Amino acid sequence: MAYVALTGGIGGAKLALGLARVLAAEKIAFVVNTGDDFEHFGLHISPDMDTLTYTLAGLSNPEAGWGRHDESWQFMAALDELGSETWFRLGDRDLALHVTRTQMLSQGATLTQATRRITDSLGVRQRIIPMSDDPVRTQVHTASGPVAFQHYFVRDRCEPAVTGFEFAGAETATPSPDLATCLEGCEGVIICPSNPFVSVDPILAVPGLRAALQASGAPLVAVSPIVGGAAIKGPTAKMMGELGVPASAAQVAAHYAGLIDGFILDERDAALDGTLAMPTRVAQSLMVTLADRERLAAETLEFVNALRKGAV
Ligand code: FO1
Repeated sequence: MAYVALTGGIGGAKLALGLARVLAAEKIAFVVNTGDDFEHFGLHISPDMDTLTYTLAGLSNPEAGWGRHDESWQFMAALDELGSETWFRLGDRDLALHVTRTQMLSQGATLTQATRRITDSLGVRQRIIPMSDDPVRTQVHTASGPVAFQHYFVRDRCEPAVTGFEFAGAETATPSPDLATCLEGCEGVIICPSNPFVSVDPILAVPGLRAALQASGAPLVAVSPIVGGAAIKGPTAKMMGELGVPASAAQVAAHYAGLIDGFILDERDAALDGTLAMPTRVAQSLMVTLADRERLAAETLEFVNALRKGAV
């Protein structure tokens, strides 16, 4: 595989779509955070895998960023009627994906295998692999104790102040067996503009995964999820404030120090160009249109290739 991208939820999926559109399908593979996964109503929900799958399949809901477009909500209405929990919204069509995945897992398939079957069925031509087939569950530490990730993120709307994170199960997890194949002949690794703490760190917490990326010999480039002190999407800046670190692109670069070979800054942070402990490239990183996604993907690849050729 020529390029491998690490990605989490909605922000990461925007650049992932750009990469998928500027590269041939066999040239890019995505390694996805599964720390957000949870069991709900007996179903295995894998939100970041779902978001990327729907995005690459052209089925995503553009307003929400998660779930499917052309969705209906009869299941949720029926749950409400029964007095069941409705804080996590599962659309009727989306439900079919979770049921399919859960059935495959209960019949002995791995998450990697179940994902392959789902992405093939939905016409996704790029490889999407979970970071691990083993359960890793992000716990958000707050003043009132640990909270499971989806409960923090969706039910509590990211309101509790965070004090730290834990990736339960990561110590004994192993990378998806497909990671090694994806890294064969790898020319560049891209860390999408996902939340460093709860989207990328769980991936890097899987023992052996970080070492495998580094052993590939390919340059690693991260795209800043922080632009001008605010997050492109989600609670990254809020979390940084609560953790007592500046909500800045420089801080994100420092977070990845020792792993990445280059960092992409937004134009609004151009003043940081040349001031970090690694090569930087300035790009227009807000992705509103499809053209924005494609342009940022092309610029990221150009930077990765320049780093590989020693031209930076
Ligand atoms: N996000 C929400 O904000 N509210 C929801 O009700 C919700 C439901 C949901 C169902 C399936 C799925 O795959 C994702 C869903 N998400 C929902 C998105 C998701 O929980 C988060 O965006 C990620 O975990 C953060 O990356």
